[in-house]
Amino acid sequence: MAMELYWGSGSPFAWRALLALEWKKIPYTSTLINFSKGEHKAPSFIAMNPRGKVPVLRDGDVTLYETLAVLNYLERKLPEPALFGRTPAEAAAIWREISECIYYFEQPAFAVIAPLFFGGVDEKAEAMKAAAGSLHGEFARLENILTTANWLAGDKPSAADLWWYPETMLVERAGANAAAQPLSLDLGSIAKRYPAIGRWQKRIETQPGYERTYPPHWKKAA
Ligand SMILES: N[C@@H](CCC(=O)N[C@@H](CS)C(=O)NCC(=O)O)C(=O)O
Repeated sequence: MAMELYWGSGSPFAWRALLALEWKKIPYTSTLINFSKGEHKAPSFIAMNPRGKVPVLRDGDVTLYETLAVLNYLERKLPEPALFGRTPAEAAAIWREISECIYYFEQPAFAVIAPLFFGGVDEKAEAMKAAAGSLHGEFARLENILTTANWLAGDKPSAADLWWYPETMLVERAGANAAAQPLSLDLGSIAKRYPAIGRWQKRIETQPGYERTYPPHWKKAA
């Protein structure tokens, strides 16, 4: 029986799970959860993930949530291609990049994105500008890596790339929002300011199966 992924359009967490399934060429079916209808809070969904969040992965009797748990399950289940490295040094480099994203990027990213998508830009403008400064520091670090390397950790696509990629896309989408323009956050075109990151985004976008992971509501809005 194929694995089943419950996901949400535009969720960076769910996007990572989709990319892992595609990169590992794992057959799966997918159920798109409609947040605006509250499907992630329905009793049937809460029974799978009591936190009511996507992604959720089902594989036979196994039901899993929390993206890192899902990625590690997929890696153990189908080890090739390896997304978490083969040697101790490779594994450490990949985990370090994931940690860098979680501990240094996600919080300022949320501080910029949330007011742009959910409201409150006027009251939070100063905090957003400060958070954008932190994000530029992190983008500059990525740009530095990707100026001499195709991938963030090692010479192949890894969990480091699929962890970072959706977050960069989300920040860029928020940065291009009309409400962001008066703040001059300069986050709306990553490739323009950070060409090596732009080339890396394109590299990810040409991996097989990428189009199946792209948030459907972003396509509609384009
Ligand atoms: N720590 C969780 C985070 C998942 C998460 O925050 N998912 C969001 C979408 S990006 C969600 O489902 N939010 C719905 C809600 O919290 O009501 C993971 O790693 O999977």
